[in-house]
Amino acid sequence: MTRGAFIVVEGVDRCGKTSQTMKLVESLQQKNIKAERMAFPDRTTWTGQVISNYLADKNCKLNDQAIHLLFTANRWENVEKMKEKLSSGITLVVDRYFYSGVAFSAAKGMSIDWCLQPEIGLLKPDKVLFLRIKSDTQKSRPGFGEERYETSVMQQKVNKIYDKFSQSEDNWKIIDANSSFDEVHEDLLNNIVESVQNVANSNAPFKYL
Ligand code: FDM
Ligand code: MG
Repeated sequence: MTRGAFIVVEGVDRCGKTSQTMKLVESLQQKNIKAERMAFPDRTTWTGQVISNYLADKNCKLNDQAIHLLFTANRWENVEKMKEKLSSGITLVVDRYFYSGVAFSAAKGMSIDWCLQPEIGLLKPDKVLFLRIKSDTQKSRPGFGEERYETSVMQQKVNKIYDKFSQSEDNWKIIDANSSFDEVHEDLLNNIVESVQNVANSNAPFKYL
């Protein structure tokens, strides 16, 4: 059996990652492609609960390095589960990954190199789809500003780091997310189907960071 594809959807807050990843799983299943959604941070685990409290409570004074490592630990906690699912032929559509980890921590002033170190050895995605939106579109979407990091200054810095990734990483693809939900959905879906086929045709082994 060929493994499923490991797909990551990245982008600033309110760019549509959550609703798109949910709909993508439905659309893939309709095409008889086994697919499941995951999201990081995974707020259901022990580290996820600490992270969730940190994000909700803007007065929480957790050290920047400590929270960075908790976000990373939250990914490491899920590695075995992800490998099992992919090995059983399930395509994973993942809402955020270590790129968010690096982008948000580096936006706070931490070094990108330092931020990357604890991520080394994690599974490398087959494809990263970067939903790029204009900051006006982002600010007009409901809910913006509720959690820590949801400020224009922070989001602009994060976007710059995403731009760097999109230029330096071989697995990134920029998706214009300013158009309608359905158009963005089609674009994402076509890219994912292509990745699923590529992984299946080449019998690709897991890749690691
Ligand atoms: N975030 C997310 C990080 O700072 N580091 C990480 O490793 C990850 C995965 O957490 F502001 C930030 C990004 C965002 C916040 O994410 C919560 P969601 O997607 O809104 O739940
Ligand atoms: Mg959010």
